[in-house]
Amino acid sequence: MSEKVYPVSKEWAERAHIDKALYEKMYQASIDDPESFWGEHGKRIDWFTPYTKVKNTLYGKDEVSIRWFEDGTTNAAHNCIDRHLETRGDQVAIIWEGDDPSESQKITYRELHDHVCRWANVLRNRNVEKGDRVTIYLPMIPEAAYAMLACARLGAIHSVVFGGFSPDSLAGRIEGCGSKTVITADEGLRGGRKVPLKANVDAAIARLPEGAVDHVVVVKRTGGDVAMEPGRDVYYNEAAEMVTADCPCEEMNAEDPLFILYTSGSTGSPKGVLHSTGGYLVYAAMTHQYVFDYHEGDIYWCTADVGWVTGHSYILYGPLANGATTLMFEGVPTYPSISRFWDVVDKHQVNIFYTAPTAIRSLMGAGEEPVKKTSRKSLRLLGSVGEPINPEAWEWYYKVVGDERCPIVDTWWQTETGGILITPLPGAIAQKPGSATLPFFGVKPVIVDAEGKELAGACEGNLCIADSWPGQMRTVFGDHERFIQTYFSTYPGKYFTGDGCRRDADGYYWITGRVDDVINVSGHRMGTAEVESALVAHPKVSEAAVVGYPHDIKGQGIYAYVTLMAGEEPSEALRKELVTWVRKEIGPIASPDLIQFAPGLPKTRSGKIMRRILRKIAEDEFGALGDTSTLAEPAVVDDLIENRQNRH
Ligand code: 6R9
Repeated sequence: MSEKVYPVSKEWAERAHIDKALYEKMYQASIDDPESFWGEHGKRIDWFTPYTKVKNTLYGKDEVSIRWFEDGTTNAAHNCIDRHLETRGDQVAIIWEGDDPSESQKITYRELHDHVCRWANVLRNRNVEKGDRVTIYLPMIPEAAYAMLACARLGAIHSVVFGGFSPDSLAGRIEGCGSKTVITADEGLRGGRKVPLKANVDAAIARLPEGAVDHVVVVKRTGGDVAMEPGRDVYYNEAAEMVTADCPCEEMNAEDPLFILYTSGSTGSPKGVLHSTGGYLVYAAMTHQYVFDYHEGDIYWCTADVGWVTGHSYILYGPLANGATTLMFEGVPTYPSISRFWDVVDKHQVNIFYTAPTAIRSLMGAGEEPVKKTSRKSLRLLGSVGEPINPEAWEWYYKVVGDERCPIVDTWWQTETGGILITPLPGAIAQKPGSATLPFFGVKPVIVDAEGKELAGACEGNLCIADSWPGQMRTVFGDHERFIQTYFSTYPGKYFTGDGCRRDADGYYWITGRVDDVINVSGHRMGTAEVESALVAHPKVSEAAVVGYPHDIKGQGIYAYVTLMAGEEPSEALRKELVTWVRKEIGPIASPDLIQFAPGLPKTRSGKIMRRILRKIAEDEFGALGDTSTLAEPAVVDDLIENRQNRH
């Protein structure tokens, strides 16, 4: 691991909102007296009824309850739009850059208000009310932002499903939260290729019980020919002609839900992570301002998809709550050329750029020239999120993309945390490539050993957070018991993140990756159990075990061990068929990279699959298998090693 240190420059210490002394002072205050600290910072958003209570949180053994600002009322859309109209109605809120470089749009705060009100009225005409769930399955077009904010305006709970998910995955997410309304587009457009979104919605609804979905609102993106079911489906542009651009904001309690976002865990089907209104918005806005050192007039670009939490907090809610100009990009980094990111930076004069290590690593492979031929002079700060960034990629990002001028904020957080928890603040904290560095205000990281004992000083173990912060998820939608089980039962009294972590002698945190059965593929979370159940659903598969292995570009790849039904023979054709099958069942992000056909899987005598062994073999590290004495059939391991798929 690199131990190089990049100190904060004098210029940054002076220009940034927070310098070292202020960070230390504010951090201490936030830990010593969270009540006063957040009582003060909660005021950064508008409240219809101001709160008098700030923090009411319990990490108990059998009970976990998390409430922030619980007697205040507000509305997220009001904070992201209406309150800016007087001072910045004509300022650009969203810059939209299309897949095709000839297409872009600038939407002012006033135009955003009109669009969102119309959207809200269209939804209201379809009986969407406060508390109802609405599933949004859209590409990266401004309508995704309008639809989300329209839900927030009405007090409806949006559940955005990433456009890369299959009809099956979409169906599970529609059913899981019981949404009767689905918003989609005819087709998406990415890298010049069309994505059949409406057809996927139709296929998803066909899998649900009759009448599960009442309304499908369809945005015309490509104008492609799609089936429209009379009475159920409507084109947005037609419905919008019937409504006005005026719709009041619903008054929401701070703890009323804002959105659900499904995410993978180590067991079972994806969980509906539920975030509420007040605390989430305060936290997203505050981290956006301080972590990215956002200043009035900055052009800010986060390359995530709105289908992930990064898109929710750092394309939409955080930046808009701060009255920022946020760029939304429909395309991919390599289309029409591998310089696309930097072309867009130059075209829109982007100052703050936030992306994922997997993108950096894949661009790194094409060398410096496609970057260096662009100017990038407007860039001031770079950010990274989604997975650990290896020091080599960090250095490349710093030197080649940022011309050694821009600090890098390596931001560690999760769908569950709502916002960034561990990160450098660019004017305050010296960076070490590969380390997310130090906690944000109000965040108390602790590292525990396998028994739950808190470790002190420099150490390595499992990362927990000792106390609540306003952006924390409140529950798993419809299953509070699962929330407690998943996050609070492993180490009672603490929120367990599922990540391994090292703390160095300077108190810096280094995330080492998941310690549970979650694989992080190109920054996307996949539960091994989900991929396994997709595989065993194939008629020729008897058993499957899935593990992650190190992958140069994706961070981790998916390695599947498959045993076949009696009478079935392994073949290249079957291998391809299984990959296609998993893509169809879950979506392209779940495609196994390597499949090994195995006559048997290594199991204990009680029938538990020994994943530790499978991981080692997948890593091509079979010399160090450790204790294999509990194996029921030691011979299966020899076969697995013999036929391993990842040879160095
Ligand atoms: C925001 C987001 C969460 C998991 C998390 C961790 C990994 C995210 C990271 C990072 C190291 C970083 N992760 N950021 N690991 N350094 N800067 O990605 O949410 O999709 O829920 O994933 O991603 O393993 O537990 P989500």
